[in-house]
Amino acid sequence: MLRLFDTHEVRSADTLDGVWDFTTAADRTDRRKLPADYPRKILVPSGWEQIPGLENYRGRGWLRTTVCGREGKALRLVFGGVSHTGTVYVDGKEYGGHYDAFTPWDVVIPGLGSGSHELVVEVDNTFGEHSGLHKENDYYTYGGITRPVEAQWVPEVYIDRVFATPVRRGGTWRLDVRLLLRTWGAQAVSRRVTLQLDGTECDLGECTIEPGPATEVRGRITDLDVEPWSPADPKLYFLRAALLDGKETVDDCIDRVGFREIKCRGRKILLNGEPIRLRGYNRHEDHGQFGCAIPPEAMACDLHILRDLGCNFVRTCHYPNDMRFLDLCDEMGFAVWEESHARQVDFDHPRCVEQLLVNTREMVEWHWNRPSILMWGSLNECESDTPRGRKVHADVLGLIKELDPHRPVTFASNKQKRDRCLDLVDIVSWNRYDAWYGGAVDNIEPAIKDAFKWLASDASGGKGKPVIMSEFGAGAIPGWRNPNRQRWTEEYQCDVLDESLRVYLNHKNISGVAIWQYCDCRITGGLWNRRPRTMNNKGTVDEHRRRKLAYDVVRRRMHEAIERWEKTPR
Ligand code: ADA
Repeated sequence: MLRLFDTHEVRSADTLDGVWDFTTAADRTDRRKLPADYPRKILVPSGWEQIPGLENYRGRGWLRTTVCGREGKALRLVFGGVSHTGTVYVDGKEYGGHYDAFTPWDVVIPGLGSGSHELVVEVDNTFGEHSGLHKENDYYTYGGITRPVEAQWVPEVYIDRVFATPVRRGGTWRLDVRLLLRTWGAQAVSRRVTLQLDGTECDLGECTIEPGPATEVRGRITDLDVEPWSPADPKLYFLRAALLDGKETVDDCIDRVGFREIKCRGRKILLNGEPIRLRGYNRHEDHGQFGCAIPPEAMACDLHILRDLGCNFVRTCHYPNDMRFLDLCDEMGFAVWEESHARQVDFDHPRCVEQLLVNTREMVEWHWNRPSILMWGSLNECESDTPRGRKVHADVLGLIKELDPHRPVTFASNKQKRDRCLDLVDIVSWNRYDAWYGGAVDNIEPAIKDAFKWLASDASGGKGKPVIMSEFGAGAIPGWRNPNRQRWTEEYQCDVLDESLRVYLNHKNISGVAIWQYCDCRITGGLWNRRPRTMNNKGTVDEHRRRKLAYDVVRRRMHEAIERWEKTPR
């Protein structure tokens, strides 16, 4: 399933997850558009790297299954994520595709007669001129249909999207709702639209849906007697939108909302009017057993571990996450910094900026309703220190603010005093490795004092804004323990994280910390080969979630901070 709950009662929907036929370009001897035969099997969702012999396969693959058509309905295929480019063929005809592994996408196929149809998804995880975001990097681009797939059978007029925005006014809540309705028919059609939330009904009346671009319908559910959402008390409510033809409900769409307001005021981040301080990690979607296709039970284990460590915050470095992980963050009460897919990307790449703008829009539109997402990010350690780079930052961050004025925006910068884009963000976020890439543990405190001194200058662009330490840490080879406490020992990682957390968690102008990183993760070969194990080894747990010595150091520091912040007047 794409989500952790049913998103339709009336609309027919079914998962296509399971064992599919599979073949790779390396297997094929024919020159046809689609393979003549499929000698392998593959699990969906999964990465093909789990298959012996394909551990390092970077190329094209074809995955095949069958799907039924239903008279009078269009087949809507929804993909949680295909890594990194997918193209859809039904009965040999191409119906669409998508670039980027980390955002959902859909294809709607009207007029598919009843009975069984062949569905083939061509997958490509190669790098090059066609791929500006997926490239050699300090995380791995897997190959396959790596997130769930769902088949839905939609009537001629259907609900494409539901955007729900909670608004807090004078102690009461209302919910502003924007629906996008579509028809795959050739005629304009009228339907009645209703909303339901926690027993409150709202009838938006009749509306006419025209062929072509989506028809937008807005509504507002007011004076709601609801409990607010917060990490401490993550109250959720189901919102159900329905389309009626006369008295019959012909389509519906169910999502979940949480009533919370997030604002920045001075150096504070306010959740429902109260300052919040964020304690957490950067978490790659990567696992020693599952690659990037982490099942929800393993996602939940990660959040239980983060909770044990005293965390309330996750940064989805460096891409939009699986919808089921975000559902768990909604349910278990984690604040999320979600960012669009850009880690040190090259603005000279012919497709990069265009692909990043698309990925950013998709992130905001698909994940809009998540109460756990408190801020949007993008452009991790990109070119924020040049005039050209500033234009890209202004375009990407401007797009986010245009799409969603209700959440603060940020980007994680490593440019320090060379940064020219801090005026473009609501929250200043710093990636600093003062005791890893140069410097020593006793450098951490003086370095951050100097950074804040610069930030307080008008020239910085970030004066008076909240600050998050978005990355800091040190590498530790799992099991490499030595009383000499040298680099790469678990002891040295303890020293760096202990001092970093002592300084950052006690700094009055630091609103949040995100340790780099939660778990060790696989990286691509090439220029990153210099890293031991061809892994990023800065996890507090390894890729199988086995604890390093730093686990107990972080846990103690985080729980001390909870204790102290609980007692500190707001
Ligand atoms: C950067 C980058 C991370 C990771 C980290 C490291 O800050 O944002 O993705 O590569 O460095 O481990 O060096």
